[in-house]
Amino acid sequence: MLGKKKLLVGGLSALVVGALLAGCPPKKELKTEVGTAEVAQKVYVPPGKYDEFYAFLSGGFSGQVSVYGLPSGRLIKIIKVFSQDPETGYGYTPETKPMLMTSHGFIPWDDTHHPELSQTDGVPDGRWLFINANNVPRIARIDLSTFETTEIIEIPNSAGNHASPFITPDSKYVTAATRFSVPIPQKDVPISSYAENFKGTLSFIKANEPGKMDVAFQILVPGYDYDLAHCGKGPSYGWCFFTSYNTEQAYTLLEINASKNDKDYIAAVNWKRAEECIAQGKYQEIPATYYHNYYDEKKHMAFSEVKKSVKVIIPKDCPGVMYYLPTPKSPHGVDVSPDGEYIIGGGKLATVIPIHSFSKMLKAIEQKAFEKEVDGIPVLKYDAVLHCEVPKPCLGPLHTEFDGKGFAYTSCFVSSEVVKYDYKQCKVVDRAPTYYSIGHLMIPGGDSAKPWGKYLLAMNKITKDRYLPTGPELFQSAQLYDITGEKMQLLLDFATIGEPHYAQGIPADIIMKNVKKIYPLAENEHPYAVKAEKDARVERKGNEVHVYMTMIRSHFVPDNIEGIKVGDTVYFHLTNLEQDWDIPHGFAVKGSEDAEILVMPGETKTLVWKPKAPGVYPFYCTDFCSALHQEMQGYVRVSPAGSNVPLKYYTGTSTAQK
Ligand code: K7E
Ligand code: CUA
Repeated sequence: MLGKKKLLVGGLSALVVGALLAGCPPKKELKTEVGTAEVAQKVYVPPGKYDEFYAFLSGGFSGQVSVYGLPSGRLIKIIKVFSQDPETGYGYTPETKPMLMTSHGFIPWDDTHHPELSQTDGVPDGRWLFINANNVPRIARIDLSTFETTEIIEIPNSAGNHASPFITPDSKYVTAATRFSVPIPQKDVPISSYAENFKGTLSFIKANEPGKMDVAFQILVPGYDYDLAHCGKGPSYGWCFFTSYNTEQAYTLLEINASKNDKDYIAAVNWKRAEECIAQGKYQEIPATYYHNYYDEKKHMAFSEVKKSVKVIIPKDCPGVMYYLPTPKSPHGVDVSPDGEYIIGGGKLATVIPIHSFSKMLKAIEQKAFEKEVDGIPVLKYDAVLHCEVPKPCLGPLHTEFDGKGFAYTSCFVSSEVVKYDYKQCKVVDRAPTYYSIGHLMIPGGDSAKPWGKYLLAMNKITKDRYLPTGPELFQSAQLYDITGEKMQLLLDFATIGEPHYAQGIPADIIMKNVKKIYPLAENEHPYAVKAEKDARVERKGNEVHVYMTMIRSHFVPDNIEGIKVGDTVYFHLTNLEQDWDIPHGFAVKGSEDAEILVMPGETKTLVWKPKAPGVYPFYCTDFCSALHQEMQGYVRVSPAGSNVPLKYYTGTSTAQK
C-alpha cells in the first residue's frame, strides 16, 4: 500500500523509516515474500497488459456497482450509486445527500440490476455507465473519468424499474418500464380491480447530455409486468424491445396465476414514431412529481430539481408506435443480435429459445398479419415474426449475449449452464456448466453492434460447495470463460459483491486514457473551499460554526479549535490541498453520528457534527496517506452551552492563534 504513496520522511534515519514501514513492506520486499522471482512475476501484473477489460457488475441489493479487471477477476472499485457509503461519506455529506432525494424523500438504498455503457454508433464508448434502481424507480449516470455518480433521475408513473436502462446505439435514450403495473396516476383502489385500474408505462429517458437527463415521453400500456429490454441497431435502429409476462393480469400467487398463458409478449416500440407523435401533439401532459439530481464537479456539490409533469402517449392515439410479438412462456431477457436482425427471447419456463426476425416483423406489420388488438396495440402472428425456435437448448433460458462471430450464448438458470448456438442456423454447438444457477452472462460489448468476444462472464446465484462457508448466507460468484475456441473453457471463478445481475465490459485502454487523476484546486468553486493554509479559519454564526479546514501530508489547518459549545452545529469543511494522484485524506471526529469522509485531491467535503457534552474531542485522518499519517490528528475543545470560552484556532504553536 505504501509503495504507491509518496513518503514524507524528511530527516528521519533509515532505522526509523524502516520501523514506520513495518507492516507495509514496499513492493520489492513483497516479491521476495511470496517466493521466487518467477512467482512474484505472476503476482505482479501491469494494468492494461494483463487485465484487458474493465467489467462493471451491478450490486443487486447492495445498490452499488462493482468494478473488476478481466481476466484476473480482481475487484478494483465499488462505485457508490443508490446506497449511502460509510467508506467515503457518499449520501451522508450535505454535498451528496441531494443525490438520493426522491418524491418519497431521502432514500438511502436501492436495488441495482442492469449497468449499461454509453454507446457511439452502437459500440460502447467508455464515457458513462448507466444503472437502474428497481425499488424507487430511478436511473443513474456514472462518469467513467471519475467513477462517480453524477446524475440520478427518478421515473414517475412507474414501479419496479427493471427493464432499464437499456440504451439506443447513439445514447439518445435509455429505457425504463414498470415491472409492477400500478394505478396511473396513483389512487386508492381495491387490488382486485387490477384489470380495470392497473397500467404499465414504457419510458424513454434523454441520456446524451450530462446534467440534462429527463423523461422524454412515456407510453401507457396494458397492465402486464414489463421485465427486460434491449434496443435495436442497424436496420432496427429506432426500435426498442421489451419483454412482458403476466398477460394473465394476476395480482396474487403469480407463480401459478401468471404462468397460465402459453405465450406472453415482447413489445416492439417504434420510438422514432413516438417522437413524431410528440411533435404532432398526440400526447397527454400528465401531472407527476419526480426528482432530477445532478452533481456539479466544480462546486463539488449535488443539486436537486423537482419536475412536475410528463408527456404520455396513448398507443391508440399514435398508431404504429408499438406492436406485441407473442413469445413463449413468461419471457425474461430480450437481446438483439449485433446486426440488429434477430431478437432473442428468454422464455424462462419455455423448452425452446424463440428467435424473432426484425425484417419478418416489418413485413408482418405491412401485411397486417395481426391475430388481435389489445388497447389499440396490434398483436402480430407468432409464425409471421418467428425466425426459429432453437430446439432443445437447456432448461430455463434467461439472457443472451453475442460474440460477434455468429454465435449467441444463452444463460440457463434451471440447468445451470451456458448454451452456445448459431442463431441463424438455430443449431446448438456447445454447452458449458456453471456453478451454479446462472442469471445474466456478459461478453465485453456482447449486447452491442461490435462485441469484443474474447471472454464470457457468468454471474451465478448459488455457490454451494465452491467456497469456504460463511455462516447462513453464502455469497454469489462469477465465472470467467475463454470463448475464443470452439469449446468454452472455464478459466476462474471469483466472489462478487451483493448479487450481481447484469454486467458490462469494455477494453481497458478506452477507459484508462480518460481517467481523471485529481480535481484541479484552481477550479474548485465549493463555497466553503480554502485553497491555502493561510485562509483556513473558523467562523461562528449563532449556533452554527463553520470550520474552513485544509488537509495536506500530514496535518490539518487548524488542528486545535476551542470555543465550541454544546448546542452548536459544527460544519467541518475540508479541502484536500494535494494535487497528486491517489492522495486522499480522510476525516473523522469522535462521536460524529455520520460516516467519515474521504476527500480527494483538490476536493472539498463537509462533515456535520453536533457535540453533546463538554470535553476535548480528537479528530484524525482515516486514510493511510504517508509515513506520518498517524500524526495527522487534532483536537476540538467543547465547553458547556453559554460558556464564554472565546473561539480560537491554530496549528503549530499556540501563538499562531487569532
Ligand atoms: Cu435476469 Cu434483474 Cu436482469 Cu436478475 S435480472 S438475473
Ligand atoms: Cu492524511 Cu492520513
